[in-house]
Amino acid sequence: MSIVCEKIQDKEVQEKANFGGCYEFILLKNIKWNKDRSCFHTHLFRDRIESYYNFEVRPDDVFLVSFPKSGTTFSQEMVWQISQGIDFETPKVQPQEIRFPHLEMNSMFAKEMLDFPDRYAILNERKTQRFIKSHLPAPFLPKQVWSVKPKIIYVARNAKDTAISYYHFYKHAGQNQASLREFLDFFMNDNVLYGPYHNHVIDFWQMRNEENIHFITFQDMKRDLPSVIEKTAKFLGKSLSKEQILTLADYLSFDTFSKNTSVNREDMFLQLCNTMNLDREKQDYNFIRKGKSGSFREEMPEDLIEKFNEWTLRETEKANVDPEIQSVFFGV
Ligand code: PPS
Repeated sequence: MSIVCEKIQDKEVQEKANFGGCYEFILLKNIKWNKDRSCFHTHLFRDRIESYYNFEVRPDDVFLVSFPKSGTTFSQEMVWQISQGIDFETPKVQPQEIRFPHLEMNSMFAKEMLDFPDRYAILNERKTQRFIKSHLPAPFLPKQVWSVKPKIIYVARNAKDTAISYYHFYKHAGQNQASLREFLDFFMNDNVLYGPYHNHVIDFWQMRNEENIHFITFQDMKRDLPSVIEKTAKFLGKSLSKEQILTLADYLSFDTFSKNTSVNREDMFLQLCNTMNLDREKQDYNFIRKGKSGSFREEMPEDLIEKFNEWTLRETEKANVDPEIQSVFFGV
């Protein structure tokens, strides 16, 4: 097995970085990858990473890969809709999590906190074309993606909006009590699920011109959604009329999307609240939360903005990546 798991020893991390009822964390390492890469995760990965890594990939699979909170759900629905030639009926009876399952979702939450059907098993047993979401960094994705070469759409979002969005998710879905400052510190120290953030993006950025890889950003989706829809349709080998593109852009617009029960994960939050004895109505949080680009400015203190920027510059310099990537990390 090329993936090894190391237990995180740092006491503060064990005490404070808890997520989804998990209090033990590991560092995954792919010792056969050509670069030094790791991935922070819950201990639940220890028993399952081998099955994720050996997951059988099919040529007609479509993968949507991202660092958490980068606009995954938004992009998944765009991809699924394009692939179906627009179908607003099926989502009414089948949630996105079933149409487009998250491969390793069952390793994010402790079962006592959130129990749901095994996404890996659903995908494995599916007889029709599969749409697969994953937050795994490139070195930890099912190894057959590199030989079978299914279509992969990678979505990235600027560092600061991603981190702020993750903070709210950690707090409300993960039931983590850290303050914003503490959380951002964990984020910059790569102690959040699927971290480190920069290498996650950099690895796909460097593969963005491969024939089976399509690299998009949340910022571009916010700026000009019809154009991203058109380019993604081309990549998927589908053709949509101008009218279909505009109808889809409207369906995906924040106001409509946040009310769409097929994607807004209300069921998950109700289950979480039941487990935690919390009143969902009193929780001031929606999964489709703010949906803006640049909204970090409303919440991130100036000194942390500066720290984040310096951190990004350091990480990109270390990775020796072309400067154009700064439009992804800093763009709004
Ligand atoms: S997850 O849990 O990792 O799958 O989350 P992910 O879907 O990647 O990211 C959630 C953020 O994406 C925003 N979002 C949208 N923004 C604009 N338009 C649409 N349609 C849309 N759908 C989701 C969502 O609000 C989260 O960002 P924040 O900044 O928290 O609002």
